[in-house]
Amino acid sequence: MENAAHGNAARVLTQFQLAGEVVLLVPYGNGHINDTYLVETKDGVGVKRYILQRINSSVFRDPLQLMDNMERVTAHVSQRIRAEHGDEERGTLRLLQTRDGTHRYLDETGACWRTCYFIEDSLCLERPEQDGDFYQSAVAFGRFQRQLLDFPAEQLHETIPDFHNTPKRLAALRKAVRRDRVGRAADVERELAFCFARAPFADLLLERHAQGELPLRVTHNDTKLNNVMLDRATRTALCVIDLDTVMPGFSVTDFGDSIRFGASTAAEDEPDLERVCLSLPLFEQYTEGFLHGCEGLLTDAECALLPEGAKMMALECGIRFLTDYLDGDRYFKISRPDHNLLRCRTQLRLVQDMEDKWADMKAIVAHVKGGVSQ
Ligand code: ADP
Ligand code: GN1
Ligand code: MG
Repeated sequence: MENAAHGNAARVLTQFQLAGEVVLLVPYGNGHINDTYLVETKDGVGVKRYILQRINSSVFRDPLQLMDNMERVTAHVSQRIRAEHGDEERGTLRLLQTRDGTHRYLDETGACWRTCYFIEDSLCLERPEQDGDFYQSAVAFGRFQRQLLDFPAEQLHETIPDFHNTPKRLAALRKAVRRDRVGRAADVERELAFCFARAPFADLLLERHAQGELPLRVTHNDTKLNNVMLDRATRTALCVIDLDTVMPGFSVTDFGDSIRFGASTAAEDEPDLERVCLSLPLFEQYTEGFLHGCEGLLTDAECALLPEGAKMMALECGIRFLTDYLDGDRYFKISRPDHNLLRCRTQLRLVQDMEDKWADMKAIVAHVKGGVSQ
């Protein structure tokens, strides 16, 4: 770890009510946004683990509002788990208190930090590894939506305005092309044409919402497989993490973001596009798990629009990666110069593949819905 960052994290840790002495502090995980560290402490009783995070304030303009959301949402989920006699320790993220009794610490530069208890005996996967992993992740996200069904959505701050507003994401791409900040626009004409050709589709979910067909719910909005924890022994769903983008949204985009990440046959940054396609078996598994986890809360119109949610999220993510590539990689963390372009290409490849498999996707949803007591 870079020394200054490490020193800063170590100083910040003294502000949290940790048990014992810090014996380990290392960067952790594969998130694209926040700075995440694993912390281990030792006291007379044994070793304890925590996750320390510095919230990315260029992405989240108001980290205090974000923390306010997180406190309310985790408290609500905890209450639900208690009522249902579930696993209280591992059923939700749990925030640690600071020395002054809040759940976040602002350092001298104004950066906002938080610490959560480490979710022990768990797995956090980049790809489904065994039968049932993807199904379980779907159960976790569906259940999360159900746990928040009675949460007062108006109390939530919009941590990133218009986060899944695909037409606005497309407008941002147009702007990035005009600006062409780092001179890359000429190299991505094919990708741009692909995105702009789908402008009418980009409007679809917002139109359906305006027509009263698609309700706003409290949603997670970043439903990647690596934002779910499974029990290490049983490989069943424990909880969802990365609650920074919990806001009012559409159930079908929560569904869709999971599909574009987890039902792809390759990683999000796979350079060989021949290896990238939508796995229909994984699509089916996720549909089953999500409908089970939601326990009947989805309307018929929402169920019918699940494939559109998947295609929308793949398209939107492709647009966002391409925009960041044109802007000079200012948003997503990268580890190679063309990283955002590779990511964009996998997403657009998935859109194409979904269009080719559209009838199958629709049939799978109809079939699963018929078999699950919705
Ligand atoms: P980002 O917004 O950057 O994706 P996340 O909150 O998803 O950050 O955290 C990054 C990674 O850290 C996760 O993918 C997971 O592997 C790990 N992680 C985060 N919180 C916990 C936790 N409470 N217990 C165990 N692992 C965690
Ligand atoms: C970011 O934070 P992380 O890595 O879970 C991004 C998502 C993208 C994803 C692409 C706040 O998710 O919206 O879909 O990268 N999160 C934010 O991998 O922008
Ligand atoms: Mg994450």
